[in-house]
Amino acid sequence: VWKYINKIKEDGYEIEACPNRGYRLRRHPDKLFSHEVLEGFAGELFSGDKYYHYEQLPSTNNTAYSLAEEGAPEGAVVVAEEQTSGKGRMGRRWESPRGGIYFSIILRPSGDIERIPSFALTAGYSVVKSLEKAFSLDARLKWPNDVLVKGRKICGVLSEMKAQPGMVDFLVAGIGLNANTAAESLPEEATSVKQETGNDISRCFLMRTVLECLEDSYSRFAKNGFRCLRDEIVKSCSFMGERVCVDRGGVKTEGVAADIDEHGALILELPGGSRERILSGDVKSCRGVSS
Ligand code: BT5
Repeated sequence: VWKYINKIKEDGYEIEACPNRGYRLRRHPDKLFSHEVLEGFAGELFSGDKYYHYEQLPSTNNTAYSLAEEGAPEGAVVVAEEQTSGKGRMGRRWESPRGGIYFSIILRPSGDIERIPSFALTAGYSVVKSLEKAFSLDARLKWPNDVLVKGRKICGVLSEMKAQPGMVDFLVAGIGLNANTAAESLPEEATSVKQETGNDISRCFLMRTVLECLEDSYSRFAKNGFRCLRDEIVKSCSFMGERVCVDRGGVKTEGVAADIDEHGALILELPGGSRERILSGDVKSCRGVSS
């Protein structure tokens, strides 16, 4: 027994030996181990045999991508307690100190490539629902990949894929969620669950809730397509019906964020009344800018 006790002590569990009576678990480490996160998990997509936990990685997306290339199955999860080169979109950096939640999941959706942008939205929407469900936070989705609380970014999603012409080989969806992250290690315009609730929260509970919401949304997405999620996703989006500026690599377009179409593209209503379909970019509010 002591061999096993020593092994779990190395993982950070605090165990007290009670003479003639056995051992007592005094404290769980604050780590995203599979048996902690998936304890009582109400789903089938994710399981301990395809859950890879690391203390530190450059980027969970990179590791998940390599595992997917080697044939890792749908529902594989790669999680790290911290990332040294966390990635945002377009070469940007994702601050990933301890206290946050950083993980990537591997999916192998059927169907054509056009469905993929809508999956990043679906993943972000799952985080919105998790924050509402677990902590009653009024979270909003910001097209195409952010989750905001009171206008501040609490989570970002980075989806990457490998594809054959017209067909998806696999998709890696990476989620970075500021859970107990210290405010001083985050950008100014960011927030965390700790900051919003005023308490240190259970990261394992939050990650389990996100995985449950992800499984629920993904199974609906896989069965009936993005169409069946679109209305609720549009409702959860900030900026809908408002004037926004969209920045696509330095090219800026102003208009009203009118809708999200069946492939997850943002529909921008331009000042002349015509509509433009936006596939990627950064959206900012233009409140206060005169027309
Ligand atoms: C994103 O990019 O929001 C996608 C972030 C995805 C991160 C996850 S963590 C697990 C997986 N592994 C990875 O390597 N990545 C994924 P983007 O929309 O480009 O936003 C990046 C911008 O958000 C930065 O330029 C900063 O302004 C801001 N930012 C950086 N770190 C942040 C943080 N921790 N919280 C809030 N905002 C942050």
